[in-house]
Amino acid sequence: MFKKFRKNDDKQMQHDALDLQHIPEHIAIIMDGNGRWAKQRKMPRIKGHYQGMETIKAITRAASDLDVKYLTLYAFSTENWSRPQEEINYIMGLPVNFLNTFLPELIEKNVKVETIGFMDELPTKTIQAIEEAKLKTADNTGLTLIFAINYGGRAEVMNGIHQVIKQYKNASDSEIDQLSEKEFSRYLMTSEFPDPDLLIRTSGEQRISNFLIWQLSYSEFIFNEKMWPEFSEEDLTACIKTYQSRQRRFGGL
Ligand code: V0D
Repeated sequence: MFKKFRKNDDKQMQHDALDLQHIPEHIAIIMDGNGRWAKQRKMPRIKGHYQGMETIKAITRAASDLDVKYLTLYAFSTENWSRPQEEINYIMGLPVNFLNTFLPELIEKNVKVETIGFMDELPTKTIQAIEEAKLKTADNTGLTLIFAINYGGRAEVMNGIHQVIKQYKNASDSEIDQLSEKEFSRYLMTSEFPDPDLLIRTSGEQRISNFLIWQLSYSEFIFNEKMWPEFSEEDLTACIKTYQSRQRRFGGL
């Protein structure tokens, strides 16, 4: 009889009402299944990426409407450079396309655009478009929309270690021993954001694939079968309901 609940959980077949008072503050998403979605439709992979970009708009609207405070999206990993060059070129044009079509709505909705990842390795035009969006939304106080681009969790932690070593080169043993988890987290790219409450990965894969390896230590993980281009506002609310039912069971212990 436990099994039945677990199964329903995984499919997000949650019949409880959404509790608007306990929306997760920070939702992180691995947007997987764009290439598979295109392949199933005998379309080029870039069509899947385009449709994935459109899904971001719908999910950003939904998250903003639900008063989610932080939404972090894994858009491009440090490992994705191994893809064919023309696919990479197309992907690097997506931020420009996205912001040309959606920045006015982000501004209207009081959304703040942020990024994590090694941005300096991106094409100049991509960097410029994103920097402009960050600048124009810097004072917004609603949803913070964080794109992880050229991001890898281990690379982020290694970079943090390198910064700490430089900072502590003349430190005493006792100063080094006092470096806490909280202090170390200030050297990560997420230093301004709380840890995610909920991680969603679409398309059925059940791995974290080098995403936010430090920050996801206490997060709830939900693996959804839908491919990212078909993930909807209803799927997001179903995931949040599942999250809330887990929190209730945990709280009831
Ligand atoms: C491709 C599916 C929007 C996953 C979504 C450069 C992979 C579509 C952006 C975007 C990507 C980034 C920054 C920004 C505004 C929009 C994006 C990338 C890939 C990697 F300020 N979609 N999108 N960035 N894809």
